[in-house]
Amino acid sequence: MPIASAYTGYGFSFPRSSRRSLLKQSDEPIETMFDAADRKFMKKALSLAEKGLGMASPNPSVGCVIVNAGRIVGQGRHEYARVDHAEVHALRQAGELARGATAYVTLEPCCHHGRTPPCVHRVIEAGIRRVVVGRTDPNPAVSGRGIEILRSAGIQVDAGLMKEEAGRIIEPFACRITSGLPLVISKVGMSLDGKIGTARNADPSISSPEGKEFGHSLRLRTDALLVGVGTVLADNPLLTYRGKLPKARPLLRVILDPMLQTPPASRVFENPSPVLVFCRDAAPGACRQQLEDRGAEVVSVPGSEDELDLVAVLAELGKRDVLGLLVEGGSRIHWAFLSRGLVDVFYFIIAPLVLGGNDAVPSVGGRGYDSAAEALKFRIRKSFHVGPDIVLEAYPSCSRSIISPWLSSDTVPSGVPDPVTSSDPK
Ligand code: AOF
Ligand code: ZN
Repeated sequence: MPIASAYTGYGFSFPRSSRRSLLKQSDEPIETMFDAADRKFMKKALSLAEKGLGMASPNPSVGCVIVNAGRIVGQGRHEYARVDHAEVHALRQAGELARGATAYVTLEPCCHHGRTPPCVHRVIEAGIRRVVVGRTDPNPAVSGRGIEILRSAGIQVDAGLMKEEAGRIIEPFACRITSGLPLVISKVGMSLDGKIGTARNADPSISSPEGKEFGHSLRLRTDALLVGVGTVLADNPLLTYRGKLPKARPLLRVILDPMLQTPPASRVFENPSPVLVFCRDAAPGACRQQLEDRGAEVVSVPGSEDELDLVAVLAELGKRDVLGLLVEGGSRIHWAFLSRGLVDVFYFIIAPLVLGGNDAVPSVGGRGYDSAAEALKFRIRKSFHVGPDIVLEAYPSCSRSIISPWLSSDTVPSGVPDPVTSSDPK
């Protein structure tokens, strides 16, 4: 039986080909439409959105710049706590200078009533003449209609400028709003030979300080961080966000712990960020009580003594408005997510050292595949240095990301499970 069909209780799965056409956006850019000035101002709008990456969830981070006669007259970004959308902040700053100006927005202006009224009406009323959009809004309540409304009001709209960069900023939001499940970002800090621990030391501190800082930039982009109980027992980690940019929403620490072996004295309980422990129904009630007494929330899902139903876990996190989930391991957990086709992007942070050892801990454990032909295939979207380490940003063929390199491909390898998508987007 294909793995995906085992989970139909949580929604439905649909073939990869139809998923790809669903995710394809209608804002294919015509590059000649944009000049150097357009690129410069969209870059500015993108950097506003990037700096606010930790401030917008559960909404997308959006940046907006208003330009009149070649000069920036207003700029803004969306922060969830401040309610107003990016365009509203920028238009307020521009005042009368918005008349006849061009607005650069990383995301299509909204046309629906949510916590705020539609931005398109504000843009029209302000007298904006041209709107340059990075990416259409994947929210089904908007999804191209914002652009249509602006065009029918006589505004010139040019969409798709720096679409990749604009897509990366809203990658978790897009996944959650279209599927009900968070974007799953896996991360491993490993040696050149793919090890994360030695036979005698479970946490040999492999990544450089810059590699660790990059790890925190992933914690900034995500709402929850997940580890298996093995990692808690072996490393006793804090699992907090300690990066440079501000983060408004506290990182939800998620522990997969079928039999509730998490020690109540663990360091995860020593700080105010929330802890959510997933276990199976049959887990001992006394342990549950002890963890709840330490402030954890304990939720049971179907599963065995070794393994919990990961789709049930993702569905529960999606219900809690978790847009991005960072899976930090250990090796069994990485295999569990990968082998079920549930990883959307994998960051390998590779330190220039070799640990060796027959009994060293591999980055990905489990049963493994029997041949290269069967193995899960990846495309490397980017590779870059962070200090002495190298980061590979790798997208598996099962990725649901709106910027997955597989979306532009018609040849998806066979034998890889399709991820399951919830039928209820809220
Ligand atoms: C924009 N500009 O800056 C953002 C947008 O409940 P609300 O009113 O805050 O609406 C949230 C939705 O608006 C969100 O799901 C997404 O579709 C869009 N976000 N739109 O025009 C912005 N953050
Ligand atoms: Zn809006």
